[in-house]
Amino acid sequence: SQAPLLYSVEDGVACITLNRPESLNSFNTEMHAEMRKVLEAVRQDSSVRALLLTGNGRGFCAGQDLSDRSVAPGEQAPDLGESLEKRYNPMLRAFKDMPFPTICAVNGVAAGAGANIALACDIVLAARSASFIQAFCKIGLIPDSGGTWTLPNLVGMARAKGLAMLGDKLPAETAEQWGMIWRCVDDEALQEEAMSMARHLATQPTRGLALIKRALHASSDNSFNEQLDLERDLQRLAGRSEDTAKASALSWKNAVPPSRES
Ligand code: T3D
Repeated sequence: SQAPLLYSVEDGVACITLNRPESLNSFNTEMHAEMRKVLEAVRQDSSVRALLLTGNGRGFCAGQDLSDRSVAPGEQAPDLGESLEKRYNPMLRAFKDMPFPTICAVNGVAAGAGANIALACDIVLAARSASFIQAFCKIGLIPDSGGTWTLPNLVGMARAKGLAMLGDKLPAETAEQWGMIWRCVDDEALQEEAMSMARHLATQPTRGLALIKRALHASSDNSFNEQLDLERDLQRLAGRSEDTAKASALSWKNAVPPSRES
């Protein structure tokens, strides 16, 4: 049977491709297990300085495989809290905490958990024909995979509520206009643009990029004053890093050789 994920590492870029195109790359148990292994491999591989996530076929990811969720009359419904605790939440934490940039190339529809996995990446590029759907409300669920945190942070509460409660399909171009994603690009240019961005980021000072992520992620929990303190602490680390020392010794305009925290 086909591998539910494809995984490769080249030029410092780890590339993960969701590979169940016949069900729009929805997550079943095997795909979750593979993802867990691959994310661990990515973390352990010190040659990796950027991660690119994309999907195979016409969809990016339709979230949970709902054929695993049918309940026969008289049977008890599965514990979805346990599913989040054991599968989705560790995956989302792993993406969020990667000590280097994560890029998502949304090649087609991203629905349910699929939308929120994409939006948890640092930089989201989407094909012009792609779309985002918070499909949860249609089946009586709440946005998960970090959606209730990510959406208001990205687009504000009014739009987050509209998306989460109406479950409408949001075209990639609107997502770009709303600031929900970095950019949408022509379909045929998506993979090349995403890969070239990932390759570029992999040549940059990775430690500094990881500290930028940390500061920005903390911002929604912190007051302005707390954030100033955090900037002080992280800038202290950044300023004493090898990358910054080399950049100062040379010239700000010179390329900086990157270093990575393990
Ligand atoms: O359960 C837990 O563990 C808790 C976690 C929950 C996280 C979640 O993600 S809940 C939300 C789950 N996802 C959805 O509700 C989305 C369901 N899919 C759709 O609404 C539509 O498929 C799309 C809007 C995404 C795309 O529509 P369209 O018309 O482009 O394609 P389609 O014809 O609906 O789908 C194509 C095929 O993919 C089709 O199979 P077939 O008929 O060709 O054999 C369809 O059944 C299959 N497919 C699509 N989504 C899923 C799926 N199969 C299983 N699970 C899916 N989620």
